[in-house]
Amino acid sequence: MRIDVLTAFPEVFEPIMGSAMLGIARTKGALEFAAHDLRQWALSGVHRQIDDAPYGGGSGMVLRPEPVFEAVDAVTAMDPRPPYVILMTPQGERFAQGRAEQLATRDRLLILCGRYEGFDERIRSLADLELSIGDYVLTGGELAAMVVADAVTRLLPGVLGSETSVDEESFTMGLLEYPHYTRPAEYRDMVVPEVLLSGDHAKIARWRREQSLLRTALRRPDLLEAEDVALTDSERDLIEDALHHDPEDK
Ligand code: JDQ
Repeated sequence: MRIDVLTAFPEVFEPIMGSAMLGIARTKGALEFAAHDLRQWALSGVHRQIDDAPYGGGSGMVLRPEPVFEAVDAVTAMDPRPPYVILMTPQGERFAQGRAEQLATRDRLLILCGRYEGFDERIRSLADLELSIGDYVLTGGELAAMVVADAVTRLLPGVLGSETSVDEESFTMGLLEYPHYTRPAEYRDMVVPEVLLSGDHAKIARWRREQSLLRTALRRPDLLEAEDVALTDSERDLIEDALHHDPEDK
């Protein structure tokens, strides 16, 4: 996959996109990544300004359309594959694992990061998808773009080590993960659950499933409402019993 980013701060991407896992993805050739400085396509003038005051008045500056349209044209032309264009914005779809999985199947992404108090509305017409990483306001789209790039890249074939399986993990299954332990078996009076030392793999699998269910019910009950999380009747009973819920009162 190729990922291009358009940003006023291309340098902030290097430490993250060059770090352990993403760097390895790039070395292996699974990921080509480039961050491009929007100012390269700024209107002429000493300040290379890419923002301007809003029509209609009001506080704050707005990203102008011309540098972004010019940049999208130029960066698109750098590769024959047409990019799937994503605009980072607090008004976008909430980014989640299902969307990451879908984006990982594309061969090229172009991510637009704004700055200032937003962007000229016409910029929206460039985007195939608008994404938000959560309900809080960042100073710009860069951190959000890195979150998306990171979540997508680790799903690319050949990026994760063989020790980690993407389709065994938390949000893919729709449940939170069970607790993990490693050596030592006892540390500061805290012991590893006996079942994990038993060598009984069927019993361990049952315990882990139970822990996942209970943990999800306690911390993220919203996940259990999702259509694609199929629980058996006995699993639902287990949750009700453990949480001392009266199944009648909800
Ligand atoms: C931009 C800003 C006030 C936008 C400028 C471009 N999940 C998420 N939170 N924040 C963003 C995404 C985000 C994305 C792009 C951005 C914030 N800002 C700052 C400030 C109103 C709107």
